[in-house]
Amino acid sequence: MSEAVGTTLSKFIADEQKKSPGATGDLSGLLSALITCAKIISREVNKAGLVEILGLTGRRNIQGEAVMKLDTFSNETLIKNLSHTGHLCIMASEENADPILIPGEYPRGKYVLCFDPLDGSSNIDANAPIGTIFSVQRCPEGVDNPVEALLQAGKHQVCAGYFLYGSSTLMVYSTGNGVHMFTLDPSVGEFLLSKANVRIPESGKYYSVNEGNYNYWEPGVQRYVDFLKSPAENRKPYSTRYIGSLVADFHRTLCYGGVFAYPADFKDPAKPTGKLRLLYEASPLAFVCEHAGGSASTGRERILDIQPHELHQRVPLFLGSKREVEWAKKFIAGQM
Ligand code: P6P
Repeated sequence: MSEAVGTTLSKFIADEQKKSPGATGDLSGLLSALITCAKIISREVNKAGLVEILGLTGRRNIQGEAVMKLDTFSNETLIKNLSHTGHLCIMASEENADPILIPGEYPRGKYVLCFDPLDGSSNIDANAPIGTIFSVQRCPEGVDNPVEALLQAGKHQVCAGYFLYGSSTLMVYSTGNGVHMFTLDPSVGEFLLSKANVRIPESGKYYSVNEGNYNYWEPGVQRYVDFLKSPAENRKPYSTRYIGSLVADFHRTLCYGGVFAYPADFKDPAKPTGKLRLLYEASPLAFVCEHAGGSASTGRERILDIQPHELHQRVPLFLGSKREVEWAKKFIAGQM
């Protein structure tokens, strides 16, 4: 069934659920709760710039309530609105060092949720787009300690996606049956379908990487980026685009093609495998990217094949069109 542009997200999710025999509605319920959180976060993100203008001084708003930092607010919003739903057995957040257990008074469900509540929040003061990234896994049968359920390879995800708080608020997600894009219509308070079955171009003309780290990359990565910047017989040099906000940089790559990369660098000995996290950044975006026809690799290993060993594990990331990600792997392997 090809859904018409403008279909509400709630109807789209219900129609998707009908395609899954034996679906209980649990995943649909979890997605609906996530969407409610995104609407709340979007409202706060969109008025953040008014703090200075309306005199909502620093830490207190006009009601005299403490004004949380937006990433703390986003994190609290997700935890508070998801814990009681009965859809989850455990959660993990970029903002929490330890796993987030479901309080005993609430029913435990069959899904595991990992999320970055507000990635790129350091950009908020510059009014740059920022986002929420989420990853849903099943809680495997017979797992006594739900913490073990957090460390699953990304290829087992049942759903993953992101919300992008920019000039408009978008939701992009996949349950493994295509990648679908929705835009929030604030006048209705609903996400409306803007594009079903999104496909990333096989190749592009943009590369997106922080070249300030160039001198700290391994030689293969340096040669890869030099290659992209150089004219070749059948193509112009690539143009660079880098916002420094992962969700925004990936979303542009998904729409226009090319590659986003955050390679490992030797700048910070505490982060030898790169800056970005596997469970709630690389893995969910890799799931979306692959289901849109793209690739996601550390440069040596498919992101979705990685067996996590630590909750906040970092990985190098090359994400985007098949051609550019394949080139990265070849340069790193010394084959180009
Ligand atoms: P750098 C934002 O702080 C973030 O976590 C991602 O959103 C973004 O892709 C990356 O860090 C930017 O890092 O080192 O280029 O500033």
